[in-house]
Amino acid sequence: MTVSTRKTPAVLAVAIMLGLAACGEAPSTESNTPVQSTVTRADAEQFVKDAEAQIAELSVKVARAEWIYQNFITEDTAALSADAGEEFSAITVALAHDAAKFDDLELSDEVRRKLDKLKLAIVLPAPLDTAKNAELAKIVADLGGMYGKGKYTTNSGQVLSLPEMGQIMAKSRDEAELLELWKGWREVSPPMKSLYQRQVELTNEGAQGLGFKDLGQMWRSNYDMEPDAFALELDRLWGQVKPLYDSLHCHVRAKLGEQYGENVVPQNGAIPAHLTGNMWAQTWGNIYDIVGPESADPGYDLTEQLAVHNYDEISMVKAAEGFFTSLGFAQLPDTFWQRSLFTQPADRDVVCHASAWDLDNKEDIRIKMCIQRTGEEFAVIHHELGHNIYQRAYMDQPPMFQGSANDGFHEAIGDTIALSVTPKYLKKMGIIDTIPDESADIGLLMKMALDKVAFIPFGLLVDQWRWQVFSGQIKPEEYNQAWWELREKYQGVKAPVARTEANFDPGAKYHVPGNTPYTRYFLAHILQFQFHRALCEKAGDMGSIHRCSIYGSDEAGKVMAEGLEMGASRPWQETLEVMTGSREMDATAILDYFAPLQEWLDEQNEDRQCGW
Ligand code: X8Z
Ligand code: ZN
Repeated sequence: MTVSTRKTPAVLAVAIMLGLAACGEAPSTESNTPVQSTVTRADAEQFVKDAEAQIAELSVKVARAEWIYQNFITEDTAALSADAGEEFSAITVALAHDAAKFDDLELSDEVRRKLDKLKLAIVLPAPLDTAKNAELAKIVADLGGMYGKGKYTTNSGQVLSLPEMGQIMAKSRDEAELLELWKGWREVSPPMKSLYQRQVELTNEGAQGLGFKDLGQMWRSNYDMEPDAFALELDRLWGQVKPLYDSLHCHVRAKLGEQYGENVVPQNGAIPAHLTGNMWAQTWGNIYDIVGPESADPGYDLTEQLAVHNYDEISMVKAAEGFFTSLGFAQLPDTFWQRSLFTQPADRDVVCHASAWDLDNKEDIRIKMCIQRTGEEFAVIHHELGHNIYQRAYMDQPPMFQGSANDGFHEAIGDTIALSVTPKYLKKMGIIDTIPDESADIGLLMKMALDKVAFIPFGLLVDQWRWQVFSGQIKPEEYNQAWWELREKYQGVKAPVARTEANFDPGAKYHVPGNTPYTRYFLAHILQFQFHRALCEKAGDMGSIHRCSIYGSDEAGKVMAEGLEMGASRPWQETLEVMTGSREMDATAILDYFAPLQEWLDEQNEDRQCGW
């Protein structure tokens, strides 16, 4: 099993565990195990063994069908993907139900954990009903296809794909153009709304059949702690970061006000969502030119430097691979290079959203991306390879433990490496000529904060919305309004034009129609700084943590490998301890990293009225 970023097949999900794609999900099963009145520990062990074998085999089939669908979106491949997902779902859900017969038995930690995983790895549980399972599988495939095929025809008649729109949003400073694309992309999602609503009904029924209150509670139950305690843990972590976010928001809003006028960006309210250089206002690094400190220019632009040194899509991936091998990880297999998708094909619809796959739960690892030659995408490449390296590291675990410690770990590994892509490292690689002086650090920290700190409330709110949708607290007639209330509450971001319930703006974000839980990215943004701080110590890089690079460190590589190889075999707290020495997620590393920026922001914001 694997996790990666792959996306969802029709049902499932055992995602994390079952080796599909990172960001992915997994399958389900049908079982003929006879109902017995008394069961023994030996029965439980046999049951788990059979279930693992069945799921391992089936997950390969589902992954192949899904790979083909996402690389070649047509009616036929959608149907094949739905068929595979339907079978996988039926089987995994049946197994999860069957597992309940061992609920009252005293079992070894290992067998109990596998039985729990059998249930909790299902992302989208179908009801135990053949027709409903088939209906769900079709909805899942259709939603993914609608997003993947999405395009927008501009007022001037140009047909744009999402990556193309993303590039314009990153660079354009023309408010009217930004608004057109912002609204234009969101035309993809209104047709998803009724499907999504039905999917919520079906999967809630599935989750209830497995003993959960609703699907949100089921998702929250996969963190080796009580689901309510996990929700509180998220609030605690967000509370640690919020003062830094508020300072960043204050400064960015002021600068956007100078750029676009205070009538467009009122200085006492939320920031209009089309102005931050990203389609979803989830990362803001692309408006560094507007908000960066005038006195502390880092002196280089990674996108430009990659072009100067003739990096293309493949050499960007090779460079990222080189970082992992410098830590002691093996090179990627030849099949990775032969089978991955690196560039957007001109002649067919594909799902461009970056993902990492493990097709056979062994060595057949791949990424699927429509790489743009930018510094931002260079980081995404590291992100995706982190998934592949993790997948390969836990390959020898039993199938139910082929997953990450928790899903945030899977998302954090590549990002942790990308935090080491510092000027010191870039100089070593010959990508820049000189390491900027420390006086440029505020500029570098600002760029990083625009991507990392700005993301954190977004990372939190996507599932706050979904969890409330699953619990019924947000009703279908409030879907869009509730989405914007959460965007405003957490991010201080608002829609640039009035929205109604005819819109379905959550559907314009890949992970909603793609059914990839999103809390993992919030966790990853906390964890990656924790990992980075701990690995820098191991590597003996004793300077400021934002200047540290673990490139070439055997010690750091060993600790990382040890954590990754554990897979999902132990509660995540143990893996965290192996990797960082601590059993608690903790945002102080991110605060340490950005401490000089916090000080600078406080000075900038001194005479400003912050908040929204
Ligand atoms: O979806 C992703 C990865 C694939 S797992 C590219 N990310 C989230 C997003 O793009 O919304 C990475 C960070 C957040
Ligand atoms: Zn990912």
